[in-house]
Amino acid sequence: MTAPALLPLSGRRLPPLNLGASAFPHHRATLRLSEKFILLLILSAFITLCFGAFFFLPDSSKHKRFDLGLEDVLIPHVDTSKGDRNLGGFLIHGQGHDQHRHREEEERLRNKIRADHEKALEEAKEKLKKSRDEIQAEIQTEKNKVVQELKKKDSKPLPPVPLPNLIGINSGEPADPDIREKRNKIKEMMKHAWDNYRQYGWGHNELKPIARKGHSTNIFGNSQMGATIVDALDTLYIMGLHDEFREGQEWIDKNLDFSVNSEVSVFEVNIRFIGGLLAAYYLSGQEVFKIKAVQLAGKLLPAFNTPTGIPWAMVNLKSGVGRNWGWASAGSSILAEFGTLHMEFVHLSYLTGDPVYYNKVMHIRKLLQKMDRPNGLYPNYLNPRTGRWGQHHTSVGGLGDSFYEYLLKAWLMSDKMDTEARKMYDDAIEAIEKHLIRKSNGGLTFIGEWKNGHLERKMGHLTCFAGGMFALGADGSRDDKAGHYLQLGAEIAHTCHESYDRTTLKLGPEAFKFDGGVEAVAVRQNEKYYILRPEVIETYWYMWRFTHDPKYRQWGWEATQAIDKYCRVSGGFSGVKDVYSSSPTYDDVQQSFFLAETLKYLYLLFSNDDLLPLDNWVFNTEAHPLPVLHLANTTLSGNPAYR
Ligand code: DMJ
Repeated sequence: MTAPALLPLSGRRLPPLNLGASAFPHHRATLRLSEKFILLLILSAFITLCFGAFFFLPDSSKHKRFDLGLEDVLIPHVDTSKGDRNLGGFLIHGQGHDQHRHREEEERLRNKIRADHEKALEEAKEKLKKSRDEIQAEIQTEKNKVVQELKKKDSKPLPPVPLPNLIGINSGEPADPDIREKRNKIKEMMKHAWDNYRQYGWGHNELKPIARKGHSTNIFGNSQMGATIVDALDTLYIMGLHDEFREGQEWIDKNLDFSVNSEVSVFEVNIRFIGGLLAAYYLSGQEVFKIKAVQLAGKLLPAFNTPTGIPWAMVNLKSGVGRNWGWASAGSSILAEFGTLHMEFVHLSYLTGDPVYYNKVMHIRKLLQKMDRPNGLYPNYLNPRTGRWGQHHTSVGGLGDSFYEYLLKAWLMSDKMDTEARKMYDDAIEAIEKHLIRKSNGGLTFIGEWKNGHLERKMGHLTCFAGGMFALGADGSRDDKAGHYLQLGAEIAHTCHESYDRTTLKLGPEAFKFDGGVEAVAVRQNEKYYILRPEVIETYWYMWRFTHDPKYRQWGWEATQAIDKYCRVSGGFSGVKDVYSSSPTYDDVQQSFFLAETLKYLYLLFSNDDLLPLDNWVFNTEAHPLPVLHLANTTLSGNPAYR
């Protein structure tokens, strides 16, 4: 190892050799001998050189990573700038120093590994001394820490946007003591529904008021998303139930989590959760609701990944996989579902500055505009793979209803700038009037259903919302037919009131016929139930706002009393299975829309009009109020933020 040190390897040249015979012509033999000697000398020098090089090359094993499971440690690289790898330098000095350093480094590492192992061993021994519960509690604390960190990351404030005019968030307290008393009764009913849900169903989607436990249906998926809390928030706020509102807010802040492996209805989650959260945000100004609404909307977006952009009915919140209801005609999506996203999605784009939501719903609209419509009617079923209609069924009730509602409300919500939506609404309503609206022999105006080329003379409780819609759309109607549409709204309200009045319980059935001598009465047993639905009361409220005819308050009060008498149980409110029976049985479900809609519309019916005026607020189909967006001359599509 020392030999090369004696032989300088650079800076010294051997004398030039002329090995040819002509160089030493007289001493050929001697020369041959000396030649051999010189050759030997060169060879030995070369071997010595190679030996030296071999020993002094840096040890490549020292460049390997030491994967110790603690931290990756890299032996420092040889610094070539200092000439260590340069065989032209005097390596004996540099290499010796380097090796010394490496030895020290290895020693240090070995000590560290030993110390770490000993520490880990000690910790393990300590752990083993602890009880299972203590260990589990420690694990939980660690988990919570991680969740909190993730939450912090997720809850970044969204970019501020100018808030729309939020007019009319006031008590709406009526001066008339009788009306005040009625309103207080409705507030008390809300408290009864909420308190029982709070006690027996907290965090579950809905309440079983008789079994006194949580309840859910497939529309909410298989996880506890507190649907009743989210749906009820704005009603609590409007009624001044602020402690209850705060409880709900706290639950949402801490528990409402959308990263769950759960398949939910896109439509229901949109109208109840996104609508509910947005309304709660606008009313209270609490950022948490806006943030949650945006998080949830992001989870719904994969539902739009279909060949046509018409969303699936259901989506798995975790995987983003979508599909349609098994019962829907030919794998179709449902008109009332994919056509009831517009209001919430426009608000999401408005609040986030992200056009993605707006683009999704405008794409649906454009696609629908291009399609042929049988008799000018929109069928209830549309296949999201082919872009073709399924069965030619048309309804202003279930499967179709809120699509028409959202055309009108898109126009209202845009401060009447979205004239395209208004035109689509006017065209659709004209076709509906022509083909679906009839008068019964007894003079009741009803809206039937179009099924395979003929009119079914049956009207659903759901269809009763249309009375309010006609009244709301009267102003601004084509050919100045405002009076006509207000009248149509009044006639539908009257028919629906009749459907209540002709029952034993004074509560309306799910569907009623106008056929074979029967008028506004349910015939089939499975259409006689009342599940706390709001549509009839919703129409009373709109009619009240537009006419101030006291009969609407009277009808609303009749319904309030009937609900309190027949649906109230000690554990909340329940639907009833037969409104024609004097001893009804309960379905044991307190629907979330009872708190979101039925009680809210009743409360508003007995409040002053300056509480949430209709010039400034548009109620989504789940009765969640969203403010009109006064975008002046810039429609969303014209706004640079939305291009
Ligand atoms: C509500 O969830 C909504 O109003 C929806 O549009 C249809 N009907 C239910 C309540 O009946």
